[in-house]
Amino acid sequence: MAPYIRRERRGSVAVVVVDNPPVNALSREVLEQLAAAVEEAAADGLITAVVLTGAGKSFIAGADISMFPRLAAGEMPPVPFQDYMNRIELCPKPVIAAIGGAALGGGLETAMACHYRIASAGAQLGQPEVKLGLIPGAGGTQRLPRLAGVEKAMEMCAFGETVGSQAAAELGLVDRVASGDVVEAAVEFARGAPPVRRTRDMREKLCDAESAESLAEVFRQMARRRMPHQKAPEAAIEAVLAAARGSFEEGLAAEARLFAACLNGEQSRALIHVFFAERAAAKIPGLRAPAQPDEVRRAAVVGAGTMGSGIAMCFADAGIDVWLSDASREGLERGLAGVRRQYEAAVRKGKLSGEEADRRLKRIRSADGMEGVAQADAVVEAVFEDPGVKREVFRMIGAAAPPAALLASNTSTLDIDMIAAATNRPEFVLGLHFFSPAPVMRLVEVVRGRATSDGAIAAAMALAKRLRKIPVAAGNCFGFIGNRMFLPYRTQAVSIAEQGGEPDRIDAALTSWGWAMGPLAVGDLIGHDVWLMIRREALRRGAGHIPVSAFEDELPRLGRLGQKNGFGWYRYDENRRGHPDEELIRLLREYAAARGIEQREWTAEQIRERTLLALVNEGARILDEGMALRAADIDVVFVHGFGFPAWRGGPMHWAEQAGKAKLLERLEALYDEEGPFWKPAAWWRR
Ligand code: T1G
Repeated sequence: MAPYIRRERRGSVAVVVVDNPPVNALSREVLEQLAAAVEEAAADGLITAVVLTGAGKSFIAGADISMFPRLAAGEMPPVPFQDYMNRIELCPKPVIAAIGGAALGGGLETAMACHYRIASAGAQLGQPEVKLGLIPGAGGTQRLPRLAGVEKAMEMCAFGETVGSQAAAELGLVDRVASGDVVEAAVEFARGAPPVRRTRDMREKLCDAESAESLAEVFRQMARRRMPHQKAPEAAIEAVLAAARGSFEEGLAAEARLFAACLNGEQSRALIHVFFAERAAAKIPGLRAPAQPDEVRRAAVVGAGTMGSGIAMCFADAGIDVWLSDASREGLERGLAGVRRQYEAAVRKGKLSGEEADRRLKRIRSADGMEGVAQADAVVEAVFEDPGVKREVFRMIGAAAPPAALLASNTSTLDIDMIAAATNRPEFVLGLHFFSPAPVMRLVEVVRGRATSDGAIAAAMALAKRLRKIPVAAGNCFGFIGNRMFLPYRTQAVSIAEQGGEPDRIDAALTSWGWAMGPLAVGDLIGHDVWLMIRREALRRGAGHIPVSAFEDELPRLGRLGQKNGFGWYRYDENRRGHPDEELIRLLREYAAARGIEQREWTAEQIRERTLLALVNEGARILDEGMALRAADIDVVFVHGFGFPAWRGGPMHWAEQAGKAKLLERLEALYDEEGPFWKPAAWWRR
């Protein structure tokens, strides 16, 4: 009984089909049955060759990632990935891989254990394991350099980027690119009785050890720049280097050792947690709504500022026609000009072809007033963050939009219920909080108002996925999930500065830990006029326990708005690089002295402890209040919206790994010393 493998005969060619929906992931069982099927074909006297392919849209999307936490925890015996590949490669008859879709990780390794590879034009091939904190563990680091050369193999294994089939053919990774049916092409190729050609025996593309070592050094430096703190990229480089240093068996042994080290490390546990958290976030249990909501065919974005025009691009990028409107003609022109500039830049960088950029541009049409809204299935408002303006715009949207249109606000801090109440149909109103720059950032918070219907939520989740975003459901509390937690996190950083901390050391304590930006520098990026509005709205909405005033509130009055006018916590040069600013320090110390704030020394560890505990404790409160469905959703928000290091898994995953009991002790100590700001949420004890 082999439920994951189908076998077909095309004359003397056996076609072995891996059929494990949705992406033909390789579990132990699938691997066992696959190797056995190839061996049975080899033993069949009527068979002269084997074609190996995947059912559905993927070839094989890799090993079954859900295995790895159990493998790492020793809850299941090791899976001898390399042995299964060797059994395929040692088949005495030619084995040809027919790659019709994604051949990733163990999928590409399976294809490379075959003797030849035929790929369809749209196939994608790669070793993305480093994105999971792993390295190829089924011989990929030894076979890829033999097919594509050491340099390309190091690059692909260290950074995890995929290549298309044309590029793969030029590399020698693929032998043919099929225009028609890839299985048919592979069978045709097999009928030509190609000689068995084992990848392990192909050494002509392996450079000498010395050249490989100098290549490795180049890629190590690149890895440290592009993926700082992460261990897997350098492990992948070492494994490929082993291919140039010794025999195939020695290379496999090196790969197995390096793979095991990565598998048992914290970083792969965190990155695999994020992989599944991203996908789970889109699932809302108990939603009474159609499984497949109506597709959005036409959208309208109201407000052509940075966010509005960026959101319009998201629709255009997803192939959806979108009307863009604005309160003023010049606002609209400015927005459209910004869109054109971004597409032109993408073409210049080779990210988009000229014709693709034109196609997308044509999808964005300017609209006067509500004429676009009147024809849209989905409307996204992105006007100025002012309650009065939002309410007036939603009154007009409610009056103009078609009956069942989705009505979303991109607000980041205002009350969705207040906005919904301005329309005649609050059940269709919700928040779609995009992050800037909208065409790039994948996170969208889907914010449910009191009256929002299940159908509207389901439609919003489906739309977000169609826009290639990662949707996270959030409750309608102040700041939803991300900004609500970011506020106390930043408040702590400001408070430490008021108590003698040096701004650049405060930021360095967090960036050296893995954050993309320090909490103070982020304030300069977003602008202190904006942050002041956020804080005032937070205080008005009674958003918990943030101090009524802080030094940062003074910055706008002191003419320091941040990057936008060159001065904030830092002084900015013409390239917008921030530099410590003595004047700022003087103002900060004066502020503290005038209020008798005690000054003290701060270690990086103390800075991290306070800022991270403030962050996680707010996330815990959000969970206690049911404003997020699961802790993993909060991790997705911070990894994809705020530059929290993915290889630490997100704030809540980090707290679990660091030990909730230990952190709770510190939190209680701070609560005793400093009062209600630190009151531990119930989550810590759950
Ligand atoms: N294992 C288990 N489940 C997987 C999976 C995998 N490799 N890939 C996808 N899924 C699930 C996913 O969770 C989702 O489940 C559904 O499939 C659709 O995925 C030994 C060590 C292939 C490009 O890193 O990049 O091989 O939510 O929503 O947008 O050397 O999935 O429906 O329940 O992403 O069309 C290396 C990971 C593994 C590829 C398709 N392979 N996957 O994208 O669909 S490690 C990868 C992807 C390894 C060996 C090493 C993408 C995709 P559900 P999806 P998609």
